[in-house]
Formats: sequence, C-alpha cells, structure tokens
Amino acid sequence: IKQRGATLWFTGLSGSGKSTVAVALEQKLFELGHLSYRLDGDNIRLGINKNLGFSAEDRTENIRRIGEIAKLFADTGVITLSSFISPYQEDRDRVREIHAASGLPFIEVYVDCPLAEAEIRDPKGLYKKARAGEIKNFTGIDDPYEAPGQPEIHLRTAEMSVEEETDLIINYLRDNGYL
Ligand code: GGZ
Repeated sequence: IKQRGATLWFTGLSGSGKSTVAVALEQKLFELGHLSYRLDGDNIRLGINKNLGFSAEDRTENIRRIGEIAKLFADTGVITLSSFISPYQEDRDRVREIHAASGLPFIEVYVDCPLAEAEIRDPKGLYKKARAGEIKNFTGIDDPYEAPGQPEIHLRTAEMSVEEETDLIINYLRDNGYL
C-alpha cells in the first residue's frame, strides 16, 4: 500500500455540490489507483444514523458519529470523503481534534455556493418546500450554517467546474504528500 489515510471533510449548504465533487473525486482517485470511500446521507443517515433528525442536537450527534467513522476509515489507509452539511464549526473542529489525536490528516473542504444559487439549483425541491414552510429548520432558510473560517480547501462551486475542483483537491493531496 502506497497511500496514507486521510479524511476530506466536505461542508456546505444543501445543493452546494458536496456530493457531486465527492463522486467526481472518488472516480479520479480510482483512476489514479488510490482507494477511497465516500460517506454520505445514503449510507449513513439511512443506516447507522437513522434515529437522527435535523434538530441542532441531532445534527451534532450525526457529525460526531460520522467523524468517528471517518477516523476509523482513514486509520486503515483509505482516503475518506465525507459529505454532510455539518453546519456547526464547533462540531467540525471536534472531528478535526479526534483526527489530530490519532495523527490522521483532516482536510476541511468548504463547498462554497451562495444560498441564492443553491436555491435556484434546488435539485430535490427542498428549498421550495422550506420556503413554503413544509420543511422546518432547513439549513440556510430557518436554520444556521457556519462557514469555515480557515478551510484547507475553498471551492467556489458557482464559479468553478467540477473538473477544476477535483484538480484543485488532487493537487492539494499531492503537494501535501497524501498521494
Ligand atoms: C437541511 C435537510 C433537512 C433540513 C432534510 N436541513 O440536499 P440533500 O437533502 O440531499 O442534503 C440535505 C441532507 C442534510 O443532511 P446532513 O446529514 O448533511 O445534515 S447535517 O450535517 O446538518 O446533519 C437535504 C436533507 O438532508 N434535509 N431535512 N432540515 N437538510
């Protein structure tokens, strides 16, 4: 095995492009011969975290558990791609700390998309429902999102192509000796 494990932690609004860039990066890493694994709502919120909703407490617990899982994957040498809104800086910082305590790289990737743009994209029609009051506590509408203060990687998804975004991440990983 020629790779060290690391966690890439994608954070951003619903519809910001977290999953899109994580899927594209997974494909690129595969082509380069690197093992990666993607944690997302489909394999986490529908599984181990299916008892959690979207209150502040449940979001914090969601992120805490995902952080522990990401750490375990990274510890096996896998490049772990975690894509969750993870709206609270404190929760993300705690995940960073548990990685540091185990000597594992934690790379915060801010998937930065203006709310207005995410709302136009609205791939699942959730913003429309949130605006209509059919979904309560929707991030960006009536629930907070705390943007990262010092992310390792900052992607402006309204201005960059997915290709440019994955290139930026691959270059970061190469420059820091993770690939
Ligand atoms: C935000 C919600 C909500 C509320 C359901 N607020 O675009 P999606 O659909 O696929 O991504 C969103 C996902 C957010 O789950 P996370 O686990 O990433 O959130 S957190 O990190 O805050 O725990 C959205 C859908 O679930 N969704 N209700 N109220 N997003």
